[in-house]
Amino acid sequence: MGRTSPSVEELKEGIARGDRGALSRAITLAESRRPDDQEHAQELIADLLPETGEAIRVGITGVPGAGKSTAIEALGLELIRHGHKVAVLTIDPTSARTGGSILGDKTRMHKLSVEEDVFIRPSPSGGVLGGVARKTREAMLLCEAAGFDVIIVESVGVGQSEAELAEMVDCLMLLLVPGAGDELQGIKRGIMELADLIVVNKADGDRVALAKRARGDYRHALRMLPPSTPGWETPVQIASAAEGTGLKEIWESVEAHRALLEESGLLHERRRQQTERWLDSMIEEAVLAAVHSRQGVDATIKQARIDVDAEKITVPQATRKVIEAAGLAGEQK
Ligand SMILES: Nc1nc2c(ncn2[C@@H]2O[C@H](COP(=O)(O)OP(=O)(O)OP(=O)(O)O)[C@@H](O)[C@H]2O)c(=O)[nH]1
Ligand SMILES: [Mg+2]
Repeated sequence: MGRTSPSVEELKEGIARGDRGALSRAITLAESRRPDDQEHAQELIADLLPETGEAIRVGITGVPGAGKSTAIEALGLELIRHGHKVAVLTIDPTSARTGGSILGDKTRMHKLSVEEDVFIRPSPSGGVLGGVARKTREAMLLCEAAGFDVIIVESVGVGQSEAELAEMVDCLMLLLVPGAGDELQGIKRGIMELADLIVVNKADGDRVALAKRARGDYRHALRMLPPSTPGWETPVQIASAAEGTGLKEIWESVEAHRALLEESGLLHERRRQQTERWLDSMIEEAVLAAVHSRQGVDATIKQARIDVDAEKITVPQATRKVIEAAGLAGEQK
């Protein structure tokens, strides 16, 4: 890949102008694992931070094929018609397996992607299948600095990823399909608890009745769960992303949820907690990277695995060896 590297200052100016090329480059910089790129990305984000925080951050999760991309496209087109600028960050679950992105073909957001006020960015899921991309938070902030006031993050729901997604958005939407035969069994309680909005999609054709029944079932199930947000009753709605029905109501719910967060002060509190967890994960990532970068650590880990497998040493002993190899042993507070 040819590397033309604009300076942090150039990127900053480009983003302030709302230039999508600059935004795209900045996200690539944030996703890079090169230490110098990381340094520049962090500098850029620090400079741009005052320009962020005003957007509505919505996460959409659901099983593969639930219609997430179709719903985002339909919603997105509606939103830009009302003067919003919409950024869509899609997390590519295939990259961990294939090493490449095929999402470009799969997103099916062709109509949305040609729009002026839209930015669509697929991101690799950072090694975890279906997980949330490593740098989604940074990408989100960069989009906000570029003037996007609605940020939608699409992530395939496979257990753990919903919780990660919930930790970086204001509103988590769970998209379900009726008639999968496993109305409630397939959805873990924990995920329903996290959802601020539940949408039964594909309520069209002969599936309308099925969708309505599913809506009833989910409403009933929700009654036994604590609210995702204090004072909020998670709405369960039916929609057809393909036909464009129910979308207006979806967005009304997103806005009502946002209004509650703002009025109650919970928005600030939620984001403060998210920032704390972001800090924790950044520290963990940085410390791990620093440990691995020390001479001999990776070889010691490899040997430790062999020795533990052969039952020559115990796991705590092996850990001790790695800590020693990293030069971190005996450093007491
Ligand atoms: N009948 C009907 N089909 C839909 C609807 N929404 C999506 N589909 C179809 O369902 C299929 C999957 O839609 P996508 O939007 O790609 O689903 P997704 O959840 O983004 O899928 P992944 O990104 O692979 O997880 C496509 O063939 C869509 O045309 C809907 O409301 N009704
Ligand atoms: Mg999709």
